[in-house]
Amino acid sequence: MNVVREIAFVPARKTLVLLVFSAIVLSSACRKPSQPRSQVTIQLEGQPHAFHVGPETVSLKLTDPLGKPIPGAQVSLEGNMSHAGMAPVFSNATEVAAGSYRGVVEFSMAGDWVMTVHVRLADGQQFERQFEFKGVRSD
Ligand SMILES: [Cu+2]
Repeated sequence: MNVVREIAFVPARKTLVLLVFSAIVLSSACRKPSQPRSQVTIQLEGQPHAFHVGPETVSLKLTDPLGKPIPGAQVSLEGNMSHAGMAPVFSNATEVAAGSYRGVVEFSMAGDWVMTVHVRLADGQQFERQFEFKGVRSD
């Protein structure tokens, strides 16, 4: 019985290690080498949501590779339109629950936006990620 259990268990463990490893490789693949490596997942909450011109709440969740929330980070948002000649909009997000951060972004024009999320973890590690906010509406 023990032997059967062990044989069944070993491949499962190997698979998990492989999955975690490939997730780390994938998530670091398109980052500049100068940036500190990070295994943090940033998830936009409350999606899908139709964003409109004016103040909009943007909610984010930070989790580690095991899916545990990451509290104590400093998170700020920088919104840029996809065309040139527009001033960026900034917002500091506040932590509303462990690992959940919320900021209010003032969309100043309808159209396609790119949101850069700047993160500084409690240990000082800094990184940023970008999210597309396409089709912000005027009505
Ligand atoms: Cu614009």
